[in-house]
Amino acid sequence: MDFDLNDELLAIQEAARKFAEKEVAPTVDEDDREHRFRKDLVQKMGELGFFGCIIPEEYGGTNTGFVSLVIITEEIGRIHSSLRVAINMQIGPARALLDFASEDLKQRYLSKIANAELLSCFAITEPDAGSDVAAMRTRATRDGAGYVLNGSKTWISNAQVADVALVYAYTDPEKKHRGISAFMVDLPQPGVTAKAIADKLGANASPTGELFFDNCKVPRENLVGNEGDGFKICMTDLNYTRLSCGAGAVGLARACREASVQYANQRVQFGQKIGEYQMIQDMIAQMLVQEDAARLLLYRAAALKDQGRPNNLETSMAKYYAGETAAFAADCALKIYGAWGYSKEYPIERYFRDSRSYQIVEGSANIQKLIIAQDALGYRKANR
Ligand code: GRA
Repeated sequence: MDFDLNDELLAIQEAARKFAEKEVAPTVDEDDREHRFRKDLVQKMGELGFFGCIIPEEYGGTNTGFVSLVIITEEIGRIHSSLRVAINMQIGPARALLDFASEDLKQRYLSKIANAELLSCFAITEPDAGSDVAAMRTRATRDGAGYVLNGSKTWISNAQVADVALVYAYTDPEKKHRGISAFMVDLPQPGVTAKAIADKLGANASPTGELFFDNCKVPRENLVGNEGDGFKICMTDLNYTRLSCGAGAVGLARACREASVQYANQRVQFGQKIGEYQMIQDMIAQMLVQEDAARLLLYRAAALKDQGRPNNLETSMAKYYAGETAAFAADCALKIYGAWGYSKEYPIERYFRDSRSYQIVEGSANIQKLIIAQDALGYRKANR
């Protein structure tokens, strides 16, 4: 099933698989049921270098590359989809710092985020600005030696547990998207309130919340890049987190396929294993092909990133297809398991609930299709 992975990547895959199976799997059902965020597991992932794989060694990373990021995230997503969100919460801010921040900001935050000494998050989305990032209203106004933030963010993963947030806000609304800036904001601090989003369909063990900024002071040095760089930073960063998100989706699709194969070989109806029925075989075949195709799309996008070649189009294709693949696989698994899949005795209902997030987060399926189709039609270049 693997595609020409070298010894280093195979060793990373083995380490991630072992971690997921030994340390995450034993409590996954309980963690999900109790909506329990496992900070200890996130910290262990940090120690194992899972977040540092796309960060150079001088900033505390391992620099094993984007293909390794895909491999690690797939293994985590296969065992607990909620936990793969933690990968994006660390790599997103870490890469934004690496690509755009001053040396001072890098020194202060980068290695601590890469090894999860600090839990981080990024805050783009607002009540009226989801797909339309430039519609955000949060403002950062200059004030003496720094800025004052006012506004609110919603659907922010890690909002209530993060030690630091990468926050996007308008410094100059007149300039439209070119007036957005990015800031590193320490949490908690006066002027910021974090509130959990009470309940959601899935990803139960991944905290999601709102952030309210009420005259929150941010020092000038915490501006990432220059004023007005925010939209570019945001889009560049989403191009990393979309890859890892897609890898989590493939991990979940694989879990669905593995569970389905096992059950189809064990469940007997009308005197034979249900796997012997062609209608079940139809689903197994499609699950397998889609999973492989999605993984290959992810590997291609990751390899392009490792080579420093343009890859926005390829990343959107991979993220879109991986999200559809997870949803399809969970759908099939539920059909194959029937009533048992609908019960809480098997993980299928969790897979089903978690699978839906992949068509929504990190740029919805429709946003990815818009990027892909507008490139094909010549309306807007995806790779620039
Ligand atoms: O002309 P210019 O110099 O001003 O630049 C334009 C363009 O070149 C400008 O932005 C630049 N740009 C980029 N730069 C670098 C655009 N895309 C990129 C890029 N990939 N890299 C404006 O561009 P535009 O295309 O005219 O902007 P637009 O039409 O306003 O928006 C584009 C688009 C719809 C694609 C964008 O808004 C978008 O991606 N929306 C989706 C938002 C999203 O993905 N949100 C994710 C929220 S975070 C999340 O889900 C976390 C979940 C956690 C988890 O589970 O992992």
